[in-house]
Amino acid sequence: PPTIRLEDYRPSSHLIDRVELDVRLAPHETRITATLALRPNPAGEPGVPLVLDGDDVILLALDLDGQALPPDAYAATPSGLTLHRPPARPFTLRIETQVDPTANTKLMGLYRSNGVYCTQCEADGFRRITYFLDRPDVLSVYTTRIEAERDAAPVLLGNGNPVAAGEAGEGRHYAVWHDPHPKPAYLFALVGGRLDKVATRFTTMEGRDVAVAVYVEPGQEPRADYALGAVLRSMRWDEEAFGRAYDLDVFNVVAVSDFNMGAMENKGLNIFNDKYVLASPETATDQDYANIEAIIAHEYFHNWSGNRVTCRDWFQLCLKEGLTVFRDQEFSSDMRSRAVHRIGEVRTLRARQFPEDAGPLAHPVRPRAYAEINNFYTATVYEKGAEIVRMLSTLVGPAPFRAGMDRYYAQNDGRAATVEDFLDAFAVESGRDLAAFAQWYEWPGTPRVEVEGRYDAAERRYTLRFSQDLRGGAPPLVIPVALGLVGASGPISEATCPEVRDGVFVLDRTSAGLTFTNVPEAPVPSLFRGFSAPVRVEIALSDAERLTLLRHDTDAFNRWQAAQSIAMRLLADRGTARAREAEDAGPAAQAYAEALAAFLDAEALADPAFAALVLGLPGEGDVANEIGSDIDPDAIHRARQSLRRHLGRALGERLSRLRADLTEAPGTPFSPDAASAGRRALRNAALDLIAAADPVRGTALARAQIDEATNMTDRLAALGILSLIPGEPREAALAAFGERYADEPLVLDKWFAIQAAIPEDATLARIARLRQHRAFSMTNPNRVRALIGSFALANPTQFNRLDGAGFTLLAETVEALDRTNPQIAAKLLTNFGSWRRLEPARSSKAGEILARIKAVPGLSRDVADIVARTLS
Ligand code: HT7
Ligand code: ZN
Repeated sequence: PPTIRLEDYRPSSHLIDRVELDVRLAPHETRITATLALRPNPAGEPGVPLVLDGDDVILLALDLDGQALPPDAYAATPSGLTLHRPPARPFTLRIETQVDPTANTKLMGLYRSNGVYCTQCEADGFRRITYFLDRPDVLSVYTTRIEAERDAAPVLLGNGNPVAAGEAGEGRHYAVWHDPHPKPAYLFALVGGRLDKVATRFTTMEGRDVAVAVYVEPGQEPRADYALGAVLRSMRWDEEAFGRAYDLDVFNVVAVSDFNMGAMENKGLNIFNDKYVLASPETATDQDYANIEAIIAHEYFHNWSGNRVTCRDWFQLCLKEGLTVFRDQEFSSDMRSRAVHRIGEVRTLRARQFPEDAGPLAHPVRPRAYAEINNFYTATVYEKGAEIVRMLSTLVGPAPFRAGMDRYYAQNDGRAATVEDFLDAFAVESGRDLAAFAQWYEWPGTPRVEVEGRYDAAERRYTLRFSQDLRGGAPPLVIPVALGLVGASGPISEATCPEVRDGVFVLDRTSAGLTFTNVPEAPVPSLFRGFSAPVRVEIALSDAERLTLLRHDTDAFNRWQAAQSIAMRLLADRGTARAREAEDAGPAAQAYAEALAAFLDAEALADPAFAALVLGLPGEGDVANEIGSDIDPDAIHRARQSLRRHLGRALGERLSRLRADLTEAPGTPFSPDAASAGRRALRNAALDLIAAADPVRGTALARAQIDEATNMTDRLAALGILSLIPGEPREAALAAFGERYADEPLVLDKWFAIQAAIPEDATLARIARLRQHRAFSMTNPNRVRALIGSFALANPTQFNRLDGAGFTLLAETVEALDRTNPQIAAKLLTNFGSWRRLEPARSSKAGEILARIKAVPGLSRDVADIVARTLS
């Protein structure tokens, strides 16, 4: 496929100031009349043909300023419309197209989800509705008339504010929506269907009265209340934290069941995957509630970071996505526990982004080239993009950061901006030169920072030597290191170092040394507090030193990190093919268990959410990432099982007591708040270790919890724990769960996912059976992600089977899916991203299978791009 390059960016030849759309919805023959007010772009190349993008559209009619065009004046294909000699003045183009929403299985453009008409236009779906300059730097004011059969689609929603509605004859009706804010086509949306809503009003800080609603399939309204509340919390927070008010009279959220990603920030009409809207205690876990709140916020925050200020081109995707992830993280931290939330963010970053950055799909946060933009909605653009914004805020400090954000919005409102525009606002407000910092956007890979500490007792001096590696010719990056010193009984606050300001040292050279004076005892350095930069840190600390941090650091993130690092060492040392199970973790594991025991005794009940994180071992994927090469997933699995068992035995009594202490009194009403969720998390983390040590007791406890649970978090956690214990109780529990939730597709997704993750040879056959389940469907992305995605992501021993059968399962799914939904097929295929790091037998199997995929004729651009890069 042709490569699109950042350096080739040129302004559009034409602009489109106004768009009037008349959309007549029908299941197979939807007709769209687009009236476009065009003009030559003063910044564009003059006198060139007008080339409008198209994708799978049929042209029915075309006129220019009311005159039909002669056939030799234009060329139309399903993928584009060219006017050979457009006027050198403003003109109006009227284009009539036809599309088939029912046949649209790609879920891009206009499609039907469970009978509901909806759209998805980012990144390039608008061209599947009408011919257009489908690029984010062409901003237009839209008026949309939507017409449909009243019975099939009593609700008709568009961008902006509703301005008219009425009968259209023959059982049809219409609604007209006007959006006064110029926007790129990727933010266009419409919805038509049978939907019910929960609604309320919100008064902005500017005094605007906004009608807020969440639309769902009829009968689901009670499950939409939490999402509606999250909208209100987001609106208020963006005013308080960033001074951003909502700017329309209406804000609508619509939940649909067939959706390629999580949600979409269309102006005034956010469309959501129903998984991120619908919640009730019976069907949603605490994690679901947290995700809903975060994603509702994320899409809402895009109203400013993405919509009011949009991106000049898709290379700047991180400008809206990284910034908006940072904003939603800050929101969630304010709504919940900041430390607990930060640990969750970093776990996700390390599990998803670090491996991406270490493999063949690595790319800069601002890529320089792409073949298929839909393949660049990645952990790197989103999560590392957010880390860059976080580092920027650490570097310049809170007040200049807020001022920089205000300046960015003021200077770019209604414009399509670049990363340079963003950084410029902070450079002006902070007085800093951010040119070197900007390199974070340009270089792929996770930097490694090596640190060595030396204490001079006689001089009461402590020195730290930092060095960063330079990969592939990269210049030194600007790395904010939040740090402090910790002694045997607490933080050493009297120590000083001139290069450390407000607890932050900025490493901006290849290597640098710091000297702390007035250090009364040998300290343990607490480095990268709060994970102040997305780097790998290498420092030789003993377990005893790490335990000092766990006990005494003031930084909760580093306390957790200290425990994780000890566990990681235990797992990585034993998770190789050479290490045998007999080589039990031994005294080191025993010391770790004792430290955990002391920690739990002192703190578990004071902060159960944090305690649950400290108790949780690194996942098998984390251990594989740590080992880095010659990975043997079976050895890692054995090592982790063995440590779980060891901790379960060592902490057994205590864990049982904890469970009892954390049990809620009967009749306590369910609350999804962070404190309640934290108690459930710790109780379930305790059960996990108890079951690892004593499967018989674990089975009994898990069965009882499944039966007695009053919420999905506890029921599902117990089912997950039981799923790891082979036998009749597990099968009975799985069957009962499947029956109980037979009519709840989102709950069945959890059930698919648990079963796909069972680390046993028989799982492949189980998946084959589940594919035949009446609730499974290859056309619904949630179902595919639940069963096949979870298999690839959460079942390392089976996905990476020596016989290659796991790889084959994924490859066959990708191949089949590519014919209907290439975007989802390509995403699934990214699960091969770490294939070269597997031990040779598995790695060569994966290579063979990838080569087979590459040879399949007629691959989509999406899959062809991923397979080519994965093999490169
Ligand atoms: N901006 C959106 C990204 C997106 C998307 C969403 C749904 C379906 C296909 C999509 N392609 C790109 C979602 C977001 O990050 O907010
Ligand atoms: Zn986003």
